[in-house]
Amino acid sequence: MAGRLLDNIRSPADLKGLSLEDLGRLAAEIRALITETVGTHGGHLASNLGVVDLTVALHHVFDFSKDHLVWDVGHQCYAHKILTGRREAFRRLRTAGGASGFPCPSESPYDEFRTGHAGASISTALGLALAEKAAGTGVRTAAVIGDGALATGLALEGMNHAGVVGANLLVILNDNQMSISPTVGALARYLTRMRTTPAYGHLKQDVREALGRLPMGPRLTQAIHTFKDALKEAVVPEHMFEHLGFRCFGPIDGHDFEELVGVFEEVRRLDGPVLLHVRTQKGHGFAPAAEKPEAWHSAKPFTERNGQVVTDEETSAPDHWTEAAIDALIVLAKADERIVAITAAMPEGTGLLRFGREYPGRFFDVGICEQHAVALAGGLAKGGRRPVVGIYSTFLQRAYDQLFQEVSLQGLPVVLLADRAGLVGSDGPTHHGLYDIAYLRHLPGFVLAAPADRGELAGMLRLAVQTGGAWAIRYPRDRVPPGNFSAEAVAVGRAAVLRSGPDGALLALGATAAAAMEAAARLDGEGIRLTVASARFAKPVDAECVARLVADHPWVLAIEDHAVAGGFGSAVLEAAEARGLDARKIHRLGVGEDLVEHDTRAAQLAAAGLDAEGIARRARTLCGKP
Ligand SMILES: Cc1ncc(C[n+]2csc(CCOP(=O)(O)OP(=O)(O)O)c2C)c(N)n1
Repeated sequence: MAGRLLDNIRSPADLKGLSLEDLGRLAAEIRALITETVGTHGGHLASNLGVVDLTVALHHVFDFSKDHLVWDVGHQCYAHKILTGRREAFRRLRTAGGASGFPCPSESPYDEFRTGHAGASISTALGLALAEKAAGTGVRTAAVIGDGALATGLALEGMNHAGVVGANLLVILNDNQMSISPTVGALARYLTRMRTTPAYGHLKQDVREALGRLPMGPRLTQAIHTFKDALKEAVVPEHMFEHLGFRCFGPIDGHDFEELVGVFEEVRRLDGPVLLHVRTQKGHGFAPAAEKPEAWHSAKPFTERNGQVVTDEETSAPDHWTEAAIDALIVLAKADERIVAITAAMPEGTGLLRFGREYPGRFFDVGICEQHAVALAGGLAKGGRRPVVGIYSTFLQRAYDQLFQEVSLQGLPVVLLADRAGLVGSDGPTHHGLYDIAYLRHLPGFVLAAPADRGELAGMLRLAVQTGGAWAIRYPRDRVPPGNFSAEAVAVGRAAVLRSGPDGALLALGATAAAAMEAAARLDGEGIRLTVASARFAKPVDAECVARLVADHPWVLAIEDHAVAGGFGSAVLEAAEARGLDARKIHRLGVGEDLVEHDTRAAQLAAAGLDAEGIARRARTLCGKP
């Protein structure tokens, strides 16, 4: 019986001698391993299954121990990890000590950059290619980018530059017609047209001349013939990237090894910028994911029995902050027709899909274009709308300048729902939302709110829309605690005291209030009686409340699920300084500068000392009772 091919693949060098048929068998084995592993630990299933054949063919043709390979986003690098000596670590994907779900140079020299945000691959690959050009090495550089990520401003900036600097850059467009959701926008429509054009692979005169000097491979010869035939019929549109200086080939079938290997071998020898359009199917080889790629983009652990897929119930959270926020938004939007909602390619993740169903004419999915999303919100606000941008804290970083120029500077009423703020769990350091308070706090006019419970969240959103300023409301990737901690109505810049005790005060921002309450309850049993307040606002800080807490307690601990540098605790210290309070009594608890690697969110919170036990520990120390 023939053994598993995968057992003999220790590095990409072991792929070199394989036949096309064996490459196909190997790809099937990799798909099975990816499906099994994601079933156990969760992960990006559909995108990864779609690029298995492409990845196997790339490693078969190129030598990425010398050549460069850059994955855009990096969520689709599982087959690459399996083929580059990380099969065992991959079995513990996204768990502590196992492989990260994204490229990670500390795991392998085959990973060039630590990535997780979309659109940067062309720029970084071009940088590598220019460095190789300057050194005269002849080393090749390839970037693999999806059709969703190609529409980011950053990717188009990279294409714009690559088209004129003459570096050897191969851009592989992995076109599966999907971002997380179906790809949106005019570029997507254009690519669909090109996708259905029989092999545009047409080469302009100069390219044909250049190719004439090369020993021509059969694939390119065929592409040229197709071009000539097509020219005769005059039906083949020119590819827009040809006008930007790229030689464009494709579309080729990303699941046909003969085509993939043949074309890779030929384009590998071409100098200058080359775009190869590859058609793939998200979820390829696993029917549930191929049928519903959106649902299987980021999959929760699941089991499969006799073709029936069962998602692990424990991991599906019906009572998420995301859902609570969109529930509140939908209610508000019923009464206020000015409210419109914007997402940057995350209708599912931000929950705004439901808003879009409810109010289709008031919902915009702009693609992976966070800068545009925020600037667009500025324009809509100027035009009298009340835009609400649902966005992950980590991706909002992209739009920093628009937050200043197009929102803050204009004094416009834009509300940001900053989802996944804080530690995010298994996606790890590329995705933590740890910096939003720090990068928003200094922007003139911004109000920064963080609810501790559902009531605070609804109150904040109502107030944000009513007051008409620039607001960010941050909440984590977690469940909302049941009930409300305080009946006190939300007012801008006002904290709410949840319980009182003389031995110390916990001033907790947002969802950390639940852990602070639990810590205080535990310490009651040890004779330590604490005050707990829900800070509600990181800006403006409730300076009155801070003054009272400082006056009435031996110490005050400001707690936040955010980087401790420049965050809420820093704002509390500034407020204390401005009032001439004894700032030595104020202490801060948040996330330090060391990267918090992939793990469960609960484990990450515990490691940062932000769970109930960690807060209690810190409080004991502050009380001198360690
Ligand atoms: C700047 C940024 N915004 C949003 C995301 C969330 N995100 C991760 S993968 C993805 C879809 C990428 O689509 P595409 O590039 O077509 O790749 P595919 O998943 O189809 O392979 C999105 C929106 C991100 N990683 N980075």
